[in-house]
Amino acid sequence: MFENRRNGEPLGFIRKVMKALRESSLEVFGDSRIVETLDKEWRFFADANNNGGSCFLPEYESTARGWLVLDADRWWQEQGFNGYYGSAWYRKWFMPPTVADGRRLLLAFGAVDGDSVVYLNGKKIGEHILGENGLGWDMPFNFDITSLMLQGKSNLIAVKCTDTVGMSGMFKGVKIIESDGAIVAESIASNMLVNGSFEDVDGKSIPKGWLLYYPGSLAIDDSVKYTGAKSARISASKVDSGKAPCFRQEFPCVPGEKYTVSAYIRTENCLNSAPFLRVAYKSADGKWLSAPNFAGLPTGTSDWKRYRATVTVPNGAATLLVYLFGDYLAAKDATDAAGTVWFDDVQLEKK
Ligand SMILES: [Ca+2]
Repeated sequence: MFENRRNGEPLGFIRKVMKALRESSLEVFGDSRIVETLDKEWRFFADANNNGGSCFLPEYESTARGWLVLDADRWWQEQGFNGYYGSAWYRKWFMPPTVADGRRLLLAFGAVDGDSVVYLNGKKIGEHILGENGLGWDMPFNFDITSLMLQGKSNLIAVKCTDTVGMSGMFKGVKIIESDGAIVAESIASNMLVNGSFEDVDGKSIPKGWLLYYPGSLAIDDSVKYTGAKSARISASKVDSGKAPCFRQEFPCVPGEKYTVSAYIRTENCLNSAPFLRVAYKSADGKWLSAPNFAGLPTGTSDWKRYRATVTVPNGAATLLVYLFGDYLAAKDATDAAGTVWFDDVQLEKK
């Protein structure tokens, strides 16, 4: 068995288990990306007596008394409204992004904890009502606003949220997503990964939120990217014997949960290897559990494309790990892999 425990990970074991398992297929998914982030600085009004009235209309003056500034990525209880239940209003202006022919723009909510009604420029465009026992409180949803936006001027989003128990309000951010027309089943807005786009980097080129293994083979690339200005780059060469450079993030998980993982991937001269997008699992006592390999990842030289798979957490798992490997796990042996792979807009979402 090939041993590599420098970071406490028995890679030989994973490799053996993975070879033995049937591969799980990875689909190439339609192209969608965040074009605007509206997580911060909404005007907020706790409407205890239902006096909000016409505040969804653009002409309403939301700097009036009682309106404060709150964020849409934290519950209102965490922003000075602990103990408040009932209805509340959020308002935010934005300039419409330009949209190419045939593309769609989606107004995407990471999640709203409470029944919500959504207005654009004073017109109701939809609602998201929770089911029994609050079902849906943590689910993403979105609306196609392509033909509803006013071009060349500021547009107003207003959301009325009503909640009676627990935590309340918008708490996973709001994004505008450009898509190829398909309504995305999963929403970029509710990405669990920190810094999946690799834009947030410290002075030593360490991307915020990611754990690095064999940093010498890993880099943040300032010139190659799918969106923004940066991507994560991993290089492997045939002389890197016994090294599996990787970026990773980990999360607590519960058996039976389903997750979708996806990433934009680009490759150059990848030989005898597959640049790896992987999900792995550990038990509560730190043992590795088997996880299927993703089939369908690119080799050789290929341009940016989004790859996506849905996984189910196996019995006994307590930690889920998302890995970006400059992989040699799929290579014939540890010294066989070579090439460069870039990752951008990596996403993990609970289904
Ligand atoms: Ca990026």
